[in-house]
Amino acid sequence: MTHTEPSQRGRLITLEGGEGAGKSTLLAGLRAHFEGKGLDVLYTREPGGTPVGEAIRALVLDPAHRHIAAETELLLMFAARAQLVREVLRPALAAGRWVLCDRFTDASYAYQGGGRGIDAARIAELERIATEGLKPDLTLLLDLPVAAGRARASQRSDADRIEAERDDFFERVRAAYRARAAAEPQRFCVIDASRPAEAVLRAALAAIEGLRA
Ligand code: Z5A
Repeated sequence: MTHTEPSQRGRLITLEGGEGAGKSTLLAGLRAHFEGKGLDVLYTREPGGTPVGEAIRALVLDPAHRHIAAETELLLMFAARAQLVREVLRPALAAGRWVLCDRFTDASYAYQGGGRGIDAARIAELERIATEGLKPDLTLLLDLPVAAGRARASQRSDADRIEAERDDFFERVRAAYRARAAAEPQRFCVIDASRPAEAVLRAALAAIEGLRA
């Protein structure tokens, strides 16, 4: 992973999972590991990762906006994504860098598709516009029963607007993620997130190692 040579293609690795699955914990572990090895990796997140994207994040997750329509929510997620792809992801990958992104397009299929019930074909139309075909090289899906994730998340501060949804919403999100992983097993690595954080980190590192081969 000496990705400073521009001749080398960068890699896009995304982290996905339901509420409280442990993405932030895993990201911190991966970051410590890569920094310890002196590896140059770009860390970013969705929605967010650019000034425009972070402004959209604040808007779309604000619990004060209780009545955002599902389609509005979807468009905001893709607006932030379009900006991230052009301002951050494409330039970094073109420069041969590896990028670790906390959520990406799969989250829209899981939350707005599975959770809100928006048709996958409509989401695919927006994906074409926003990403222009950019797909992750590897997606680490942290899979955890909804009740366990919610119990973990409840130890934190106040819920954002989407976290305030009911259990059945998160069951649909989980099912949609698992269906996407089953449909693209070569891209997804599904990690049992009920295991201790160190075991989750080891599984993620093994999958990332496979990308270098
Ligand atoms: N969203 C969307 O709807 N559509 C989209 O297209 C996109 C996003 C891109 C913000 O995402 C929201 O945006 C999200 C989906 C929506 N809404 N929801 N729900 P986010 O990624 O920023 O927020 P999040 O999903 O709520 O993730 P999080 O809050 O950062 O949780 P996490 O990263 O998965 O968990 P954590 O903070 O690492 O861990 C939670 C607790 O569990 C904490 O106390 C840890 O110490 C503990 N933990 C972590 N791992 C373990 C293990 N392995 N064992 C035991 N305990 C653990």
